Formats: sequence, structure tokens, C-alpha cells
Amino acid sequence: MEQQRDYPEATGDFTGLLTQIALAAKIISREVNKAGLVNILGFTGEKNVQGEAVKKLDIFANEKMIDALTYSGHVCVMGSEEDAEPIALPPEVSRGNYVVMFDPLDGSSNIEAAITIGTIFSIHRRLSSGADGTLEDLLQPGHKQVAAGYVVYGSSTMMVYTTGQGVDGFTLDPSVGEFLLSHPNIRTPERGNTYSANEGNYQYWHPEMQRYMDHIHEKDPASKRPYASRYVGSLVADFHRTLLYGGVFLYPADSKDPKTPTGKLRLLYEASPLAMVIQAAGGKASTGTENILDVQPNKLHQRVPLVIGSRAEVELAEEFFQGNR
Ligand code: AHM
Ligand code: MG
Repeated sequence: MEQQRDYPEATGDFTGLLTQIALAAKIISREVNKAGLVNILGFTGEKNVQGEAVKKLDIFANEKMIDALTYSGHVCVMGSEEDAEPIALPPEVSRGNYVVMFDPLDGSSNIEAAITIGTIFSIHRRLSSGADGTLEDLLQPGHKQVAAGYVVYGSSTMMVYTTGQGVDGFTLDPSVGEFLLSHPNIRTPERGNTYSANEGNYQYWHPEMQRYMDHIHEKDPASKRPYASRYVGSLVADFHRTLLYGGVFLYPADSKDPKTPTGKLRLLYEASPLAMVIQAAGGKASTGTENILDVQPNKLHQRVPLVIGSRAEVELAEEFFQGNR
């Protein structure tokens, strides 16, 4: 709301939209925090579009995001990691000009171990002219995002987002039920000697990634190598730590699953929004050869290799990926 005052032409729609996302996040946060207590955990027996087992809390989070956005009046179409197709609005609700994509509960394989998980969101303006948004509205490159962010359900619940001008973090104060500005203008360190990758995939990585990893493991005190390893296996948690402390997170292409040769993470629900956040905080996100924000999506559930974090660390990895080292 404070930033809205800087834009006299602002209608308040965007603020309204973020408020609805924050509302969904509060509801999801409440359920995540009592996940061990209620009978909401466990497999539903269904598979999501990625072919992975879906837990009940994923579905709950997905429904809350869809409901909060559907009735906001600010959205024309949505896309969710849990839904194969674009999510249209029911006929009776009013339409708005925003397009929202989200991963309602990322890292959900960690729920039963009480490990940090999160919700990621990406907001675009619609391109199409009809009342309802279309697939074309969802398939926009990351540099067209008007805002992006995530909510991390960890030892505290935090919402971090950017509209392109700086990154702010808000911590949920459970006693008042509001997100309070706790981390204004987050800047990611230029360098960081921490890396985050699933090294169990080493044999499946391409030689460039293997050589990069071997380099990171070498002893060279001048460049603070070997780097420290941190890997939660929950993207929001690994990203949030990297954003605040610096370092690099990598999920490269690998040959583990022939169905997903370009890596595991999804461009529209994961890589692109986090890329907007890191870039606004002074960091960088890359496929290894291309800025993530420049990748033109051609399908909703497209996957991309992701190298993200401190600018100097991403550029070091890029040198290897591009065969210059
Ligand atoms: P999900 O959306 O099904 O939860 O999968 C995405 C998660 C990310 O949170 C995490 O970075 C990655 O999968 C971990 O993958 P892996 O187990 O291959 O290391
Ligand atoms: Mg995910």
C-alpha cells in the first residue's frame, strides 16, 4: 500500500490481488503448522500432472490459492503446478487484468518430516483482449512479470515478493494474523561460498556440471573453496537461504529421467518467479546459457535447468556450462 502511493495511476487492483494471496498463505500456513496433528496428511491415491504422488495438503493449498484468486475480481486466468490445464474462472465472478501462476505447496515431499515448504507465485498482466484469459496469457516470458514472490512456511512464515523494484520480506505475526515488514529491501550478497544441489545426481549430470562441481570441491583458500554444501530438497527453503546468505542453487539438466531431460524444476511456477526475485535483489538466475527471465515458454509445465543465487556464483557456473572453463 505504501508503494501504491508512488503510482498515482494505480487502481488498487494489484494491492487487492496481493492481499488475496496473503490471505491464502495465512490459511495454508495454519494448516501446514498443524499438519502433524490432523488427519490431512497421506496420499490421496491420485497423481498430479507431473506424475508424482499428491499429498492432501497440496490439494488443500491449491484450492485455497484458486479460491482466494477466483473471488478477488482481479484475475482473468490462472495456472497451477497441480493442474494440467489453465484454470478458468466460473461464469458468475468478475474478471480482472491479472494472470497468476503458482506452485501451491512446493517441497511437499518433506511435509511429514516437518521440513520447510512454500508457495511460489508469479503475476503477469493479460495480453489477450477477451474477458477470459487464455493459454497465451500464461505463456509469457519471465521478464514480463509484474510481480513475483513466495511464502516460506518455516520456523516462521514469511512472504517475500518484488514488483521489480527491490525485494521486501514480511513475517507473519500469528498473534495479529498479519504479515509485518521485517526484511525491507533484501539484497543478496554478490558472492557466497555455499552451494546447493542434489549431488546424488552427479552421475546423471552433463560433463560441464560435473566439472563445475569438481571445481567447487577443490581446495583453494583464496577463493574460499571448497564451498560449503547445503541442500534441503525444498526449493523455497534452499532459495530463501541463498537469497539471504548468498551462494548458489543449482538444479541442472540431467539424464536421470528420459521424460525430463531439461531438469526437474518448472519454468512458470518455480524458476521464473524466483528469478525475478533474485534479480531484483541484485542476484542472477540462468539456465546456464540463458537468463531465465528471457526463456520463452511454449508449454504450461515446461521444465528448465536452474542456476540461481549470488551474481558472481551464477556467472562462475555459467563459464563452466558454456564451456569457457
Ligand atoms: P515438488 O514441486 O513436487 O515439491 O518438487 C519440487 C522440489 C523442489 O522443492 C526441490 O528443489 C526439488 O524438488 C528437489 O528435487 P530432488 O529430490 O530431485 O533433489
Ligand atoms: Mg514445486
